Amino acid sequence: MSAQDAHYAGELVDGARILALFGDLATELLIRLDGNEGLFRAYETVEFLAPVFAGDYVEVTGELTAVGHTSRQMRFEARKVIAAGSRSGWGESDAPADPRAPGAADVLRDPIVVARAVGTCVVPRSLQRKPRELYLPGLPAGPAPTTGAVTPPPPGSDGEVILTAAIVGAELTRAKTPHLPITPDEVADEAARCREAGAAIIHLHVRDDDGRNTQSAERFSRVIDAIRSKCDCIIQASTGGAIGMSLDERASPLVCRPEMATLNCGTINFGDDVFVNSRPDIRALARRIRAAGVLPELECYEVGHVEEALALASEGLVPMPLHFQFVLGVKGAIGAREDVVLFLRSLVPSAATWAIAAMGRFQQPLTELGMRLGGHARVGIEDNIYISRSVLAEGSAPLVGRAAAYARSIGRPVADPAQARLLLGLGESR
Ligand code: KMH
Ligand code: ZN
Repeated sequence: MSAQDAHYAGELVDGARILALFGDLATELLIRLDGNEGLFRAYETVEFLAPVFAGDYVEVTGELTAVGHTSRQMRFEARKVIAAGSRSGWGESDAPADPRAPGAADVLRDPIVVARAVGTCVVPRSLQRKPRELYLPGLPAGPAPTTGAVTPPPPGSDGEVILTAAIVGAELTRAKTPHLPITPDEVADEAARCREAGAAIIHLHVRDDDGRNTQSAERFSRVIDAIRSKCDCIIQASTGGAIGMSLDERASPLVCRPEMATLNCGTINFGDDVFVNSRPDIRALARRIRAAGVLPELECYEVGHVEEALALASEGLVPMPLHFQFVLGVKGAIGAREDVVLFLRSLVPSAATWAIAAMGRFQQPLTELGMRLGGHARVGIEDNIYISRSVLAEGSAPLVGRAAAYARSIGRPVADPAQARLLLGLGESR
């Protein structure tokens, strides 16, 4: 901060100077993301936390925290890293012998956060130019990933995202959305559209001719054949079925030899119902999945379900490395929040893969957060029927397409089914 930046008595710098730095950062982020400078629309919050003086050095960082159709939300932080010597009497540094010596300045062992802000910029669609990749500056290793930071991929990996499309569900009805596929042909067409949009896995429930959920092996077989005739997606059969089904019913699709199947790892309140998964039943299903040579995806709706999945692994009932689905925001179970994701992620072994399936309006922000944190994502109308507020998604493919675009925007390629099979260890003996 130069003498020209000092605006008030005592060489105090005005807050607008810091906001100008945030504005420059916002512009850089927009250019990196959209190839356009964009416009700042509004600050949601601004906090000035410590004084800045002429002679101080201030470093600012900015992170993209949400990307909408045209809006880009960002978070900024300004930290004082060097304090002008004449100010060391403010207790900000290890005071040198003579802090008033000409030119004296102190590097602060612990930088001081002087301001924080959250703001939103816009880049109209017509001005968005997609750079071929997101060019990230070579930043030094910083603190642990937070909401906006993108976790670098593990060495030797391009960090591909596996997108799962949950295209039918068990509870959804045509009354809630006319875009629910029911017949084998409708389901297969929707699977193919999702594959086109970027899905590698189809999470599958099936319906009878009247649209009622069924776990009938015969119906699963017809639908799986129809999907396989139209696309090469990995098919993940639900063994959750619908509330109240018996274990035998739930296990029936396994005879169709899907490549994957869900294994629900605990009981929860599921809206006003109870989705029962007793420990003996979980183990019985795990044994059946293993006997069928099918890869289980570990559905965890609560923290304790992750612990249970780890217990199954130590009992040899599920193969390593594990693949988790954190299902967040079911009414009656754990919420769809960042702190929840960070904690769940901290529980899983480093070799495991994990994804987020978040309900309703949480689907977009939480799957995007998961992708930034190195996870995979499940989207689709089983979990969320809207593409934006009050606007129905025309099936699951637009939701997949949006997730794929976001993955690419943060530098993560979207895995095709063959890449997903490699990442999940499918095809290896289990
Ligand atoms: N229909 C829910 C009760 C799964 O597919 O494995 C269970 C469910 C989970 O959808
Ligand atoms: Zn399901």
